[in-house]
Amino acid sequence: MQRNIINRIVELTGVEYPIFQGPMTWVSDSGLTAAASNAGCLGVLSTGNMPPEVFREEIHKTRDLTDKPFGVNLVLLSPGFEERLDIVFQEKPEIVSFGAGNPSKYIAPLKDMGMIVIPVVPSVALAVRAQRAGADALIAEGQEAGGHIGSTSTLPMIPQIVDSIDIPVVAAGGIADGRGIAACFALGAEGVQLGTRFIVAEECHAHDNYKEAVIGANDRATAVTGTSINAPVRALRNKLTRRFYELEFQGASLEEIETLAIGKLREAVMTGDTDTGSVMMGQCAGLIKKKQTVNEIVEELISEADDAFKRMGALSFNDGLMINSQKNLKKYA
Ligand code: TUI
Repeated sequence: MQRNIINRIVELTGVEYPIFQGPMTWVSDSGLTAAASNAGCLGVLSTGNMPPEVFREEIHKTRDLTDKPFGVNLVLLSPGFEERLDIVFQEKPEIVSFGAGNPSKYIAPLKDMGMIVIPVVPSVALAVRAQRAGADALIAEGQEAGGHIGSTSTLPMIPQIVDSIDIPVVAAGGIADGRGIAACFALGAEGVQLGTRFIVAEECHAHDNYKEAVIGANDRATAVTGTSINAPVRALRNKLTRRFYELEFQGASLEEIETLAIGKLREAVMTGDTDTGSVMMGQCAGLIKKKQTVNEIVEELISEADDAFKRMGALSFNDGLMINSQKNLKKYA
């Protein structure tokens, strides 16, 4: 297909579509990452709490499963981060993203070895700092996302970050369909990252209960815990989040709250305990209705986004603002 508009995320990463599969601890392994990359997106391998040698193997497996570009994500807050960073220096994946902390001091050394570095930022201040440290692009993640989050929402944050820096921005948090993708491009993003939508992919090894929890979720299904210890996490509202609230309301210590969290994400993803496990998902889960292959998800995203771009192209304040949806067309026919 002839492309006449240059998209800097496509140019930088070599992907067909500027859509990143969001890295999710325990969820996005080599299988999901390679499937996303093979579908034309950027698959991103989560390293979460992986032992370093398992992480190395997962990089090798991903390379065996795809010859397309993929990324790896490092969680700065997670124990064993330094050992996983060593593996990155040894294995030199093409693209490295960071989450849950400020990666500034690692950016130059990684770039010196030829890697592309794309940190996740939750605010303008961190975006400016990451650009100054040499980041190639940023993933700006709003608090609608699942897992560890910041406090600003995607809609106001993306344009503020876009206005504050020159490098390209990938929007994340709250996106599950093509309409969300189109909206983020309208805000100035040049790419999008979706996590929750890929949990229900056939190629995702997460327990079926986890997938059904995403499919069963509505717009108010998630809760944010950990705010009192400055470590907010969004997950399905369940027995575990209620216990977190009780502890936080009682003014429990950091240690008590952290102890409750240990192993809970793994429990949800691997054993399917959606009552007492940490079933991390974004607020957009309410938009996700069925399991699909990664290819089906990506095809649907592209087609919905193109429909939304066309509808937006037909809108104008001067010509009246009737959205060209099927419902409105029938109403005004
Ligand atoms: O990283 C995420 N989401 C995650 S990671 C995760 S698993 C985990 N394991 C161990 C410890 C903690 C979590 C579950 N969900 N998203 C990217 C993200 N990064 N969202 C927000 C941020 C962020 C927050 C603060 C990035 C930078 C930051 O900087 C603070 C500072 O140090 O200045």
